[in-house]
Amino acid sequence: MNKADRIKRMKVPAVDPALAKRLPPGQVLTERFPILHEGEVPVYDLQTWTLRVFGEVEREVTLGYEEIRAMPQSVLTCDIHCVTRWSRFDNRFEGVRFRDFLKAAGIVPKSDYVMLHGDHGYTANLALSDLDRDDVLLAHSFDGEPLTDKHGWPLRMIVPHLYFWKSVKWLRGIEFTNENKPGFWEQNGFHLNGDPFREERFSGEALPIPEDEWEKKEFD
Ligand SMILES: Nc1nc2c(c(=O)[nH]1)N[C@H]1C(S)=C(S)[C@@H](COP(=O)(O)O)O[C@H]1N2
Ligand SMILES: [Mo]
Repeated sequence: MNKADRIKRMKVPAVDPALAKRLPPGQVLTERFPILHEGEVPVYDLQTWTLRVFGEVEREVTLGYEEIRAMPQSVLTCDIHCVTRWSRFDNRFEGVRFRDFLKAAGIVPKSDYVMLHGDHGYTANLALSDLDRDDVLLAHSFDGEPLTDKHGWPLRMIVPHLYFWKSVKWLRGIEFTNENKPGFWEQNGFHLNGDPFREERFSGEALPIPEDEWEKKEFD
């Protein structure tokens, strides 16, 4: 049986019918908050931390942490869906909406695609239209507290309508590109777009990641 067939055959526990519409196909609801990433958790000095906006923009900018905290802030509640099959409802993040960020930083995009860069070389590609929405946030806080180191402090992207691998933790760069080049997981067999309601999980066959991978991870 190939990977896709195995996933289709897995039993998914029943959910409250009132909430079922919010749970994408093949997902399991959890109330815990799993921690998933490749590599080490970066250590920062906020005095030297920067976020760089570059590539196909009218003018590149590099921002300090305080400049981002001084931008208009929003609190958003969203559902998150990880491709390893866990979903978590009603997550309250605080930060700067991507739209407000572009405006406040004076960024004028000249291309339709974006590569997000996290520390230690993690990347995720997105269409600009997937970021230019009211529910996309550059988040610094979760549930009224600063993000924990492992959940991406001091700044992570939150793109709730796509699988959570697109929500880059330890965000350091926003690169505007003419082509939709694949990011880290997209180069490793995951879908270029990643809509959970369409089950856009994989771009091909056999992946080395079991579907219950997240059960073995750390939580907080
Ligand atoms: N920089 C970075 N961001 C990342 C990852 C990563 O490995 N590095 N993993 C992604 C994946 S696959 C998921 S599911 C979410 C997990 O976020 P969490 O640990 O806060 O649950 O972060 C995403 N962002
Ligand atoms: Mo993930």
